[in-house]
Amino acid sequence: MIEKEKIFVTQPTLPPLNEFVKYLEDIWNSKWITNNGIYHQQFEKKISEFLDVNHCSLCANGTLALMIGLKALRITGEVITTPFSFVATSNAIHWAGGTPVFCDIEEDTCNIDPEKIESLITSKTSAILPVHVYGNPCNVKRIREIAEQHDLKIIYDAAHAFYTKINGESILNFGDISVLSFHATKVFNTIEGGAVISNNEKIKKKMDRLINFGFIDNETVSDIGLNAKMNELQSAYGLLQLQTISNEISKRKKIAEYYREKLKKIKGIKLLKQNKNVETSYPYFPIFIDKNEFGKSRDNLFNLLKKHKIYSRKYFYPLISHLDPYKHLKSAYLLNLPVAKKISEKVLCLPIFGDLSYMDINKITRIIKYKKNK
Ligand code: T4K
Repeated sequence: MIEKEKIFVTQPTLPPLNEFVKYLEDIWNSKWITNNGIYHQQFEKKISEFLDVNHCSLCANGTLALMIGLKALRITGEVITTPFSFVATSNAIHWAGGTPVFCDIEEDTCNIDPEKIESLITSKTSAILPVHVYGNPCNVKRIREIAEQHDLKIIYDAAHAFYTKINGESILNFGDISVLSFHATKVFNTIEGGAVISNNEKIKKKMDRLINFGFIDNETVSDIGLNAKMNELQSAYGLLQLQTISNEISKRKKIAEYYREKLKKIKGIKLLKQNKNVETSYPYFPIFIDKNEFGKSRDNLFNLLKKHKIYSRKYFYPLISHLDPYKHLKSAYLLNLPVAKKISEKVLCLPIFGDLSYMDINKITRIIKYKKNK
């Protein structure tokens, strides 16, 4: 049992149990529990409409979705990516047969710095794999220009970017492929789950085959695929989640605004810049701590909050490039990644989820403001 008074960085939204039971009864009666069942088909259609995208292929999780996307585009060799992400981003590149090449990030957005991409391109580079960190859009225009100039594919890791829009347009429509995660800790969850989004019907069909072992039909296998299918229980759960997601996003928006108001005058605490043309689903609430101005380091504040049973998270510290499996790579050399290093040492993600109470936010911001142990 999780103790009630603990405040975690996030808390999943679950569909109403009685509603879910109705779907379960139906699934139990039909005895069709996976392999492109009726709820899978319905959920895939409904989520495509909700996200305003052309083609969506549901997956078992975001990591497999990334691998499927990379395989569908036949990405091998070097893939330019960010070290400031969850380790799954680079793991997927490796599992798909590529090698991550780490590029530094921009201070304002925490996303890959397009101006540092070109110097990393070699004859072995086949793709760019940026991440819309915290749901904040990458500089998609500049990245597209670079990719076109050097004939590279673009796969966006959009695990945080559910419902991110620029000037009203879904961020998922940029690049060759975008990948979502529906993990329990994400704004929209199907317990585990994910999806690959594309604008190209041929690629969508290929990804559907790759998700299902490579089968075209019962007797024909076209590609060496995986088993990355989403099952009927998760698809039904996802259909129910779609009914409440807008409410969850608007609650998070208000919480983020409240946090901003409470934290805006604290010396040494910086917040992520907001862009008027951008809408997000407020997946994380990062703050950036300047040790000298604030008078305490990020780690001190992390521990202080922990003492009060508030479990913030250092997303993303350490950098992927600093983790054992990657630190031997030439591009992992920290002097090449000064901004990513600096940000990873300053960042702390505060709790944010729809049901977080304003009393709890007051408690969190009071601790930050007065830095008291008790
Ligand atoms: N790309 C990016 C940029 C990603 O951020 C991720 C995943 C991926 C790709 C891969 O997508 P998936 O293959 O996961 O679909 C979490 C998640 O496991 C991970 O999905 C996520 N990114 C990452 C940023 O965060 P942890 O190790 O921090 O999770 P954990 O278990 O510590 O959970 C955090 C807090 O959430 C807990 O302290 C309490 C709360 N929680 C968690 C779970 C699982 C609950 O209240 N209930 C729950 O069921 O990685």
